Amino acid sequence: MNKVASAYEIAKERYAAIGVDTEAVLKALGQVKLSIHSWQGDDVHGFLFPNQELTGGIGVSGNYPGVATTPDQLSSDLSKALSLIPGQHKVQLHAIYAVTDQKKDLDELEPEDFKYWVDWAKKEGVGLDMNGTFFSHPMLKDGFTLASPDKAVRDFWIEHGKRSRKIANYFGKELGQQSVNNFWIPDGYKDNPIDKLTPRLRLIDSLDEIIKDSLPEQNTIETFEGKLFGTGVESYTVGSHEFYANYALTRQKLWTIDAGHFHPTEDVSDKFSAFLPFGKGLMLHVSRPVRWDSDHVVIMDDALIRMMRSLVRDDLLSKTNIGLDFFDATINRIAGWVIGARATQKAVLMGMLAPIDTLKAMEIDGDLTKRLAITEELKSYPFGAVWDEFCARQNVPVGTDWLADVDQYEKDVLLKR
Ligand code: RNT
Ligand code: ZN
Repeated sequence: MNKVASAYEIAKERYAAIGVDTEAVLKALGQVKLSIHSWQGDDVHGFLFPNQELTGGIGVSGNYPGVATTPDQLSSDLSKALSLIPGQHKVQLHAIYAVTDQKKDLDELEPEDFKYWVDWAKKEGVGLDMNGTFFSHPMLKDGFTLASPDKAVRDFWIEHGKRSRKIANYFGKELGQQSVNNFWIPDGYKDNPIDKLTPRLRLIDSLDEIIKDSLPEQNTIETFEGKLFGTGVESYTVGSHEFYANYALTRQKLWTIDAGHFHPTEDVSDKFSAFLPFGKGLMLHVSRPVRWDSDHVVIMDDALIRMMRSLVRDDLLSKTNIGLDFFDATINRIAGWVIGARATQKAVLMGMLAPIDTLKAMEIDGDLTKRLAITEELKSYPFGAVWDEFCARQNVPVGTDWLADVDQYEKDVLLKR
């Protein structure tokens, strides 16, 4: 027996002794899909207006070699990353990743402009999620899109929103998996506004107009992403968290929680169970805020562990789409994907490797001593052995072995660009 398998046999026994069935856990972890974001591969440039500066209060730093600048480069980089991430996943696109020979603006996009990605997704066996692109465009006027006081600006973005829904519907229909369509808009003010209500009322009207026509929910559903602030938009954001939570609830849509959009001391994981008793579902943008919404590559830190643990313990995985959202151009971009996705899956696994029913029973019985003792001991259980076994069974490299693969790809492909 090789070392991974023999370490796993021991780990399996250790977990079995506290009532955790690692075989069932490995199966369950294999069912958890992540929605891998395309934009880590090209620093959020896209193909429609690649020379447009990134606006809307977000930013990427770094200039690591090998950035993808064509659809074939980005899709091959994504395929490479997917081959190193265990399990079956989805990929999220942005409208700016349309692949078309014609000069098309955001209010002119059609499903066929994404045929390239659908063909690729079929080959890859992945689903596709969608994001309209409401930034890095001259129609972002004075910091406003859907909530703009200017009707022409609002109309442009409303049309874009409608088009993004048709594209998501096409993804769902072609790929047989629901395509989650995320809406994030940057609208807000650098300094304190007098009227905070009217922009929100305009945003409600614009969104209602976008979602007016119903589309089959098995193909697509919309989700709305709030924010506290962005750079240059420090004092007021129209689409705040509470705004979208209520919008999602009243329209039977999903709410996106981006882990980077909260104050560093807020506990994002506490928000899931506060929203889901009312809401239909959530989308996460698993990100890592370092002092602000910095979009650092996700690592297995306490915040991530708490988030994934909440989903597992409260049995909310089936109502939650786990999307990733980070962009770092200081490191190999494919490694960025692999590190962030594998860290997220490890955190899910850690959540699953616990005698959850037993712990819940202790809690109800008031045995808080044992609850604390067991959760502390679990932290040093051999979860790494189960993770390695998961990778081995899913036929992806175990441990740091994937790095050699990424190095080779960097030499053969990225550095030749
Ligand atoms: C920005 C939001 C948004 C973007 C991506 C590129 O604050 O997090 O999700 O990061 O759409
Ligand atoms: Zn996000």
